[in-house]
Amino acid sequence: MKPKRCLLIGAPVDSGKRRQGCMMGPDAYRTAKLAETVAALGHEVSDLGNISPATIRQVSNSNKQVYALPETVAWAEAIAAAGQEAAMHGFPIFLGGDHSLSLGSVAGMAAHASSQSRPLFILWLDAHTDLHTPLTSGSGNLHGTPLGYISGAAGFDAFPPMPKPVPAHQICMIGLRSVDAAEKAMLQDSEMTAVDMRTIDEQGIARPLAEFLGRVAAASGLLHVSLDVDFLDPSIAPAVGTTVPGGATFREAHLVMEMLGDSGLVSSLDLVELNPFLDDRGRTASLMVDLTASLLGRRVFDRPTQSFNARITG
Ligand code: Z70
Ligand code: MN
Ligand code: MN
Ligand code: MN
Repeated sequence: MKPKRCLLIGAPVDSGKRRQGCMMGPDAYRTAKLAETVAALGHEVSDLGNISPATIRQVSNSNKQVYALPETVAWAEAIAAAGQEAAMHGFPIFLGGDHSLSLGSVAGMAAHASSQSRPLFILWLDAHTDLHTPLTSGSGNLHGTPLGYISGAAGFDAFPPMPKPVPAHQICMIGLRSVDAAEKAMLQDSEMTAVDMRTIDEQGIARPLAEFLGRVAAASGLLHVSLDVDFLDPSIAPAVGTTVPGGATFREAHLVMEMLGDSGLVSSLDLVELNPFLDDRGRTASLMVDLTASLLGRRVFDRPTQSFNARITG
């Protein structure tokens, strides 16, 4: 793999839901030796430290259920700005923080992609679709809304306008097993690719991923990957507030990251929803570091294997 300049951006945003703890995520990744692990693979790594939210402003919203909207908007503004700047210099890795982080990271990547005249594709590895808006959310938890914002849904007036909403056919979700009724309705007539666990059981995880990567490659797109801890099965990744049984296995998760690495298409990464307060001796943080290593070139064998991915996309 060609050495990358990896830029670690700590974003301890914890306002996207009521249960606290994701603020400790960036330091858990540091403790689990993310920078050292990535550097050992031959990449240049700079830890940019933790960013702070922008100034908190009064914002209005008609859904009184919505939790911590001003804080989350302030985080999104700061994360987008830091991300767009970092993307000009290297490969941003956003250390969350809950998934509301992506309200900023993807906005920053969209601005960057637009400045490069490249289409931006999104791979959402998650048990959830995160397609709500501040108007549709029943829980009021904004970590359930980033794909709504990214895809240009209405109801995000409190946030900076998405520089360029990501077209639905450039978005792929894998790992789905908890989808609310309003989200199902939004997916109904949408061109987003939604891969649930049944599809993975029937077809394997490689096939739908390779199909999506083929489309990214054909469009010469940039690819932002957003990895939610709850994509993984709770038995291997307990450190998340919203565990959902039946998630990706250790082997499926590493395969996804290896295929992504081999594709050479990934341009930025979110590591989100890690709640170290809920972890078991750091095993979830360490697994997320190992998955990042698979994405960045760690392999069993140095020579390329005759892979499904190579046959489909190569
Ligand atoms: C639910 C909601 C969610 C992450 C949980 C759950 C959303 N659809 N997202 N965990 N990462 O509250 O909107
Ligand atoms: Mn600069
Ligand atoms: Mn999520
Ligand atoms: Mn989730």
